[in-house]
Amino acid sequence: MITVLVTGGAGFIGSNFVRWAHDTHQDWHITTLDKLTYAGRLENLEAVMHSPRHTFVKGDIADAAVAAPLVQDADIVVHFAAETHVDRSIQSAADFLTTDVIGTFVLLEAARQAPRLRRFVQISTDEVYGSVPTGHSVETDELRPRNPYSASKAGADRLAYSYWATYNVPVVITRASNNYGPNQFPEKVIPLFITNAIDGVPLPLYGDGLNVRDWLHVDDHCRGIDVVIDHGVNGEVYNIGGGNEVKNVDLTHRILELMGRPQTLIRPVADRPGHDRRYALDTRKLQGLGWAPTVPFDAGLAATVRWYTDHESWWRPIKDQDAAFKAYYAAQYGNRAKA
Ligand code: NAD
Ligand code: TDX
Repeated sequence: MITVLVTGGAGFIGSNFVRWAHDTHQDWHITTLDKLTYAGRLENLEAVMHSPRHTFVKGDIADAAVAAPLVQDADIVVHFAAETHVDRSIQSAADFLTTDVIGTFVLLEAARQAPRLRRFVQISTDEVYGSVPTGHSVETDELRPRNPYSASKAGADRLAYSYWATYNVPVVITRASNNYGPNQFPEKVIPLFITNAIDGVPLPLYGDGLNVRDWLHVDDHCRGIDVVIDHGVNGEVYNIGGGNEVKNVDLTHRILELMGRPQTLIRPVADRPGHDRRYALDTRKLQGLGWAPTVPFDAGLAATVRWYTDHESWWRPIKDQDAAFKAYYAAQYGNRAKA
């Protein structure tokens, strides 16, 4: 058996990856290490919870007593665990530094003493390039992160690289664009807007709505990570982008159209401070390893709308009953509406 440690596997992308990898790789034993923050949901792992090829460990990646033995027992580490929401990093950045930077440092230190480790996949993000008004980011571009989340992720990205260059830890780094699909926490724009539309609640569109994101279906992301595990070169960075550049306002129109809800639900609100205008990735390097995105955006978005419509029991308790989420929502959106 190949022993695979997945950090942050109870979150959105991590749980999609764990479920996908569990079904795809019969010779993998997967251990999920997750602190179960507000974003980590055990129900995301229901499908694998009773499998003999999956073990769940509740713990903090920044706690070496828990994390180091798991890293040292692994053949492959896929490191997703992070604080991930830009707006929360603007409200308060401390957890982003503790988890995204120090947590990554703890895992990398452990990786120096991991006898069988052959891959340490650092899951970075397209946000580390900063705003890209024209063209597409290539892996060698300068990093210009502009918010506390992306700055923390850029720190972790380069720290991971340094452990390859300095200590020969077998690090590969992936930088994906905006993911969408099932099990995404309803603070992120697509699930927030779908669930607000279901409830007939306004969709808070930041600024002029002309910011552009490149949407990647989470299944295509999982396959991209898998290709990097198999064929990537240590010390290298791989962009993973969907090639679906969409303005936020157009995305919002499409969601409402798909749902048969009125466009009048759109509520322009005050912009996010330091709001990156556009991300766009050049993915030719990963395509050279045999990967290509397969999920057309319209079909993927329609399937995502259906998933949230069919899985109200997954998100309804978060939005309606979770006091912490309600407090976050009030702080984020309460005073935002423009006159
Ligand atoms: P998420 O917020 O849905 O999940 C994060 C998971 O990490 C949760 O299960 C949480 O409990 C866990 N976690 C947080 N702090 C932890 C800690 N200290 N110790 C152990 N577990 C901890 O995030 P996501 O959207 O699935 O993102 C996963 C990774 O992918 C992150 O590294 C993120 O930066 C990166 N990424 C995300 C996107 C995107 O569009 N969502 C795009 C590119 C890269
Ligand atoms: O209420 C909103 N209104 C709005 O207009 C929210 C939550 C977002 N937006 C806009 C801001 C962005 O331009 O939608 C776009 C997407 O926002 P988010 O879903 O918050 O994602 P983003 O900030 O682009 O970051 C995401 O992609 C890169 C993930 O959250 C990161 O973890 C990942 O690294």
